[in-house]
Amino acid sequence: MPATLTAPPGLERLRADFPILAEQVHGHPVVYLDNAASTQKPLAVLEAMERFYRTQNANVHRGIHELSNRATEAYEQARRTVASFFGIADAAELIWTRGTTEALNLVAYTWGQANLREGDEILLSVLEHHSNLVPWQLLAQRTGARLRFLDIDEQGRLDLSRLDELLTERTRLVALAHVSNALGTIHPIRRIADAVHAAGAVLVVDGAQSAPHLPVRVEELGCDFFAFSGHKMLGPMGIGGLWGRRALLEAMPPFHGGGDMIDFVELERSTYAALPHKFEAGTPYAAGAVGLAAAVEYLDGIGMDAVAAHEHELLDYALAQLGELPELTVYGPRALEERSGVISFTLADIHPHDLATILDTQGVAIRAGHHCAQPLMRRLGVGATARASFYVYNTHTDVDRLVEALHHARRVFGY
Ligand code: C6P
Repeated sequence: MPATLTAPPGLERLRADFPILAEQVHGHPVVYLDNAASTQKPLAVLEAMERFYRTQNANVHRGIHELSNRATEAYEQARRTVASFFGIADAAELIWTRGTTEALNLVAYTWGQANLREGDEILLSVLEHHSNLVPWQLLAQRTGARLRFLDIDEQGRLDLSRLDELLTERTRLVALAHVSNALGTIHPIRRIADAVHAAGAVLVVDGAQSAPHLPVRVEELGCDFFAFSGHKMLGPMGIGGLWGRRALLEAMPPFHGGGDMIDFVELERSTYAALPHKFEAGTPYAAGAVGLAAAVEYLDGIGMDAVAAHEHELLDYALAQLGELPELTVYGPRALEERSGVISFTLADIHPHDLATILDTQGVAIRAGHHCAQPLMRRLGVGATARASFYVYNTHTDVDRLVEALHHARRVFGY
């Protein structure tokens, strides 16, 4: 188990669990501040996946032989571990997907297709990631449903003053990010859930940016579906999940058809397997599930409260340092408790892509662009922003290196 983050020796020991952090980039020790895009993997995850392939590998749920039994047990144990991390009492309510995108599409293609009719309404917000926008656009096009949008205020917070007005008797589904990937805003999902349910609608939460950074107990959050990605929370790419309430999942038609999701197949029709297998057609990414279970065990070893506190501390420090740069504009809420460890910014009229390229020459990895949130960029009146995002292994030195690299960029551009 990793040491606590609160004392510096703990953080140094923790960093030693991440081999990639010892890499040099353009002659500098790497400073990885692109965690909202994807996170690095600790040895515990790499070793769990290697152990799976070395000692347990076979197809799951199919064989009668020992290796298949081991693989199936590892795969289903991983489901129980990840379910418990999110406070999910019934692990069969946790469906493995490739990530958040596939989880949201699953809901749109199954629950959405079965429940939406022409004239029904889907409520989203203007700051959603494309993954929580395009699947609903496609659903609206297929069904004739109408999309409506919550706006944001000048600090990038959801404007909930119009929530009651936008929730009408026609609203069937509300889909919102728990935390904005572009601004870091944390949304008051619990409060929104009560209003959504009072209106008789279903609440889908895009948890891609909250699951890795905040303690999340899905049932306490009050949503009906919760989507997340393993690679953003120390796990491998290609595995993630969808939690849904059993009654909703049971009533939904399957998503993909194929092996493992059936009960009885005739030439013209089939019956389907029980949860969660009804939604898991084909050979799954079992090693990925095992890796993700190792990732959440690692996070549990730190404690999600400690993870969130560490990121807040870095955020506080970074915002103070960045505030010293005269031409720098930070987007998102001013109050620290309303944001997670994401800082979107622009520096004078330097294009964010140029900024990120110059920072890369200094070994500092950030993301620049529209962050798959083009409507939000338009709403903010910018084409793109630069974005630094933190995780458990980042340090004050990383923030100092970011600030030094930004000073370097200013000099390059003659400021
Ligand atoms: N955001 C970012 O740099 P996938 O690609 O399926 O793992 O996650 C999609 C997704 C959905 N919702 C939110 C809020 C997200 O942040 C993301 C992924 C990355 O911001 C890559 S675009």
